[in-house]
Amino acid sequence: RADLKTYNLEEVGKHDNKQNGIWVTFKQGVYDITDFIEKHPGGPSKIIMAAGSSIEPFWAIFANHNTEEIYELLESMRIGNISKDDAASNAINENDPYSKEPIRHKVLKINGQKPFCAEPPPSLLIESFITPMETFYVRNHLPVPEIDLKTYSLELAIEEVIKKTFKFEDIRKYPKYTITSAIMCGGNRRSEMAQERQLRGLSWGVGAVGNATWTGTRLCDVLKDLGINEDNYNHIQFEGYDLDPSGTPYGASIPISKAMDPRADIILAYEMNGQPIPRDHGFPVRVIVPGVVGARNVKWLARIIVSKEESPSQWQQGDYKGFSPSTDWDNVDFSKAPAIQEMPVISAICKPEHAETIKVVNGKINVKGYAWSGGGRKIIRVDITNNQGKTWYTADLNAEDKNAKEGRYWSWTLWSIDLPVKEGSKEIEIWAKAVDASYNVQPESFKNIWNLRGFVCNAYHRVKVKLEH
Ligand code: MTE
Ligand code: MO
Repeated sequence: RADLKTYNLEEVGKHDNKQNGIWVTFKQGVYDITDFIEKHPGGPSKIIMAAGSSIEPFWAIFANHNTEEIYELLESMRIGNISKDDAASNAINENDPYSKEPIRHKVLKINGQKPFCAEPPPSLLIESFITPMETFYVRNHLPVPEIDLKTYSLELAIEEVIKKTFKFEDIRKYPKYTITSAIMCGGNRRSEMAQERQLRGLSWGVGAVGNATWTGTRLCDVLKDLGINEDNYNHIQFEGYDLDPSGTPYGASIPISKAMDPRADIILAYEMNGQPIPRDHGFPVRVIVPGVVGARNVKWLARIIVSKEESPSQWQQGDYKGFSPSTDWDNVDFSKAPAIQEMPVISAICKPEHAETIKVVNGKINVKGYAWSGGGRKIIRVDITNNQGKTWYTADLNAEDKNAKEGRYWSWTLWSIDLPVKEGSKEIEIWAKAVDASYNVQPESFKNIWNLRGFVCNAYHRVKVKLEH
């Protein structure tokens, strides 16, 4: 249509409130949905999350929207088109290393702007077993590198010697594998541990986790072609294309035994949920090390190094390690603790959220969340209480990876329960704890697992909610 105006995404982003009007994008279109919000059959709470951004990830979750009728309804609210060029050129300030960051979805709660760190709201997080890439948490330590597929290369080295240089196409020549795996940041749920005692680290809620499908080449296949003898080395190091101001890349490493094990399902992934990996998540290639702390899943992969040593990176040696609650910044010695690799069992209540008021129906309230354990350990049970553990109820595990093989449960498990509540009670505290296949259970409180950087925050999750009878 000739009367349609062209908008860049920055302008669209400003229309995320009632005063300015509420706009959303869908594919190339820009839509003004201000007057529609209150009439939305699904209620205003979810649709408002798309304000100033794309509705596509929401329609991926609430897929009942993908009908001709709804497309037509949306078209009736169209006010213009997105200009891709404008969006890119408008945002650029040459002196800012963060001037070329991708555009992010507005629903993400930002914990850090530069580097960009953000997580989705809990209630959205558990709406789907597969997390859409637009709403998947982002944890960057540095500016997002700009990478051209045509010139992209991946170096393979043994200690200091480069043995091979792969172009993107060389990586894709290997047999293609798809796995479904969660990634979780070592700092997920840190905000709760910080309430126990002050610590240093970004204030993550329960959303520094996501579950996606990852497609690519198996690391073990690439390493096999290098012809290395596993006994002569100890670690596989990874380096990203993201550089700190001194030119040092983000880096991490994993034990070589893990890296060479075909059952570890480690992937040099070039697709996320069947699409090319988006820039924030490591375009064009990232490592997925299932069951292992997020920090080892190196994005924008530039180099793989077979070595006797662990990665020299700060993020391997001087961070992402756990300590005793009595270790403080005066006596901490990072060289004394091993790097976090496989994660322990954890769970979180995502619905209702803390301080929410909910309606009691037939003496029950619906409670939902996720549970996950590292190392491929299956979640076998999630226990819920609302009376400090006097009575425990077992939640239904209603979404898990049905195809996973023994010891390779990389996905999270979504659970749900209609929890009986005491008649007339005005406020309750709900606790959740998960149990994994090795019968590991979450610790009861943060008191005795507190650590100065706030890692592996896996105590029982507790939320207080108000009840409406
Ligand atoms: N890889 C590179 N190159 N640079 C990074 O900053 N962050 C790591 C890891 N890989 C990071 C990286 C951390 S700490 C986490 S938790 C995950 O990526 C987050 O992955 P996501 O942003 O795709 O969710
Ligand atoms: Mo992380």
